[in-house]
Amino acid sequence: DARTVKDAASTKEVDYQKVYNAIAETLEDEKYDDGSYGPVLVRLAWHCSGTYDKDSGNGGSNGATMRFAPEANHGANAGLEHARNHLEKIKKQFPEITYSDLWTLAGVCAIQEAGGPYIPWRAGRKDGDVENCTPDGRLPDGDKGADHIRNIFYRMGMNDNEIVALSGAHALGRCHVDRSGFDGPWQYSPTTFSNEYFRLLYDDKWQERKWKGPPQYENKSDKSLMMLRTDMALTTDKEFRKYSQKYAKDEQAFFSDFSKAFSKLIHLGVPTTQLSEEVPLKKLEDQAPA
Ligand code: DDH
Repeated sequence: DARTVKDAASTKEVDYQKVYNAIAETLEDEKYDDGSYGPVLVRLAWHCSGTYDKDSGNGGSNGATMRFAPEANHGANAGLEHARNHLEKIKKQFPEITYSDLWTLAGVCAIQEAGGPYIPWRAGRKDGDVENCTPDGRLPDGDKGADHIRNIFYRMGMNDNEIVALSGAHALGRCHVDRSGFDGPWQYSPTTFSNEYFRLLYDDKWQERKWKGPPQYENKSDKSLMMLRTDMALTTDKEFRKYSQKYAKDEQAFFSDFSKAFSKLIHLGVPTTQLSEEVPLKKLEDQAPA
């Protein structure tokens, strides 16, 4: 069975589709945020992977070093304890899976179950030690411009097209004042994966919000949505604009590019010799009833 892959980190067999299903079944929770743990799980997968540095080869999803205090306490990771704690229940059910495989798989699950594209995923990440924690400052700041975005993502080995595609993940979730200082969702249905983020960047008008918090934008039409400066940079930077305009008009193009870029992101820094074959993780609704 292609779904059961030998976990490189242990000698036990893990049925990753079962892990996927267990996560998928616990995404919805009306008491949490907009009713789903999905968005914060996607952010966990991204923040555990986006620390990769292509020159030194360190950082990335191999290691799950956000389990340890130095990295868990990095400002950019504020609030991700909600995601990590939520996944503890899954880890107890499937102790053989490594945290680093679990966190990335949870991101894939959250995207697919929210209606996003299929994301190719491979198993085999190993958990590291506290010494493998990355230095602070490897993840982007929302109040900066295109140069900052490029510095951060080029360090991971991402190009302009991949940067814009990945940014479309802001279709999901919201900013929380008590986590990042910013406030509000990017689109009207923050638990549905779509190209709405790009469409709204162009179809609404955006103005600086006057408030005591950090600089952010609000939509003119009803002031209920937000954009960060880094989101706005995708429309003002000439090169970024090419891709964001395309994705605003063409959801299929966005889905296809996002799938490749997100899959690349969650495998950054993991030696290919360690990785399994692609594990074809199916959405709950695409599985034959048991
Ligand atoms: Fe993001 N993001 N992100 N983001 N992100 C926040 C939330 C979420 C930036 C800043 C913030 C990506 C890129 C960038 C998600 C996915 C992705 C928040 C709010 C800030 C601030 C956190 C909070 O208060 O709870 C910046 C800056 C960038 C940038 O590229 C310049 C990428 C690449 C992804 C991805 O997944 C590929 C998701 C999902 C959330 C919503 C989390 C939630 O709890 O809801």
